[in-house]
Amino acid sequence: MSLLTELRGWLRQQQVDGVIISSRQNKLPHLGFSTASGYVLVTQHNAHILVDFRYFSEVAARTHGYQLHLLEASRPMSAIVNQIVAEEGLQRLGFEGEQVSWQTGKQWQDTLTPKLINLPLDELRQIKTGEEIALIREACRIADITAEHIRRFIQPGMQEREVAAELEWFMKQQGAEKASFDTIVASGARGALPHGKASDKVIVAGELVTLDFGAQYQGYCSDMTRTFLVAGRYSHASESPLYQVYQTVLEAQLAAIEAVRPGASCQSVDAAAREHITRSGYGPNFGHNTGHAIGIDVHENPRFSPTDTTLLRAGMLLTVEPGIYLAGEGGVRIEDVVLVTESGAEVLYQMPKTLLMTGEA
Ligand SMILES: [Mn+2]
Repeated sequence: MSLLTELRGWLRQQQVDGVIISSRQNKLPHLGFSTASGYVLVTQHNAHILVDFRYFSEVAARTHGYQLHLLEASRPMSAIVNQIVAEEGLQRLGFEGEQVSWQTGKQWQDTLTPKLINLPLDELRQIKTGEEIALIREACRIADITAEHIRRFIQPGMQEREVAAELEWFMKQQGAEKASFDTIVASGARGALPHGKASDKVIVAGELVTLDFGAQYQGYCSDMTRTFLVAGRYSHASESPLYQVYQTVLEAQLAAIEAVRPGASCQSVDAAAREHITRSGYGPNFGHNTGHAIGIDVHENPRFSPTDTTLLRAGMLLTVEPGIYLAGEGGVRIEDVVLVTESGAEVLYQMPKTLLMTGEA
């Protein structure tokens, strides 16, 4: 089903005559590129794009089936929308209440003629199209080869920041537009910080180092975490004092992936990981969700959380990323992106998840 056909069916269910789409993430499937500027206005009969001079020719070249309107100082958004509203007789108009600022919402209420209805438009992005899955696969492929590159690159004595710079440079060489979020490189005791952005800290032999990063490819994100043992101190990974902690996280991650299938609830997948970590005595050291949906945004709904009762459906893509964090000692997190298939889950990364050492070995 086409994007507009699906959206119009959903708008009918929501009992609105049209919707103003203003967020970058929800405009992207219509525009074919990512921008915070402009608006998409979809009604039962027409689809409009309102955009200023800077984007007009690119939108004209990339889209078809949309009526284009040039935003100008003399013809602002409210004037164009009100004209469309009058021509098409729209009475109830949806908007993205979660994405619009209080100030903009107030202004629209004062200047737009129809009744404005807050719509949870993000819901429509939960099941990915084949085309979207292909783009996310490519974003994941880039992250996957980057993880192996960076494992070989890391040497004791390097700063976390140098590692992050190499990682992001390499992803761009492989076709990424940019990193999908600030790269996390957390070594040694900093590994206990679940979101420890790369710092000046020097990486030391024998420490664990957690890398959490992603590539953005044609507007779609990947998200990947691997924890490595820094070479130069132990001859086998099993000699690391945190080896058992690593194994516990890995077992929890595999148990959660095993629980992913259509019809399973998100909270049951979270429980699969959380119960294993809790049974191993580390329950209080796993203080975040097991995962989240991913797509145009790095973090989308649903979530693998203790409270999310959403039932999984084929075509959803989510991360599975349990972790254990020990203050003063370090931490471990392992994250894959999985596609919910008709029969279970497909992991989109190839890299092994046993505790690997850095360097060429
Ligand atoms: Mn993640």
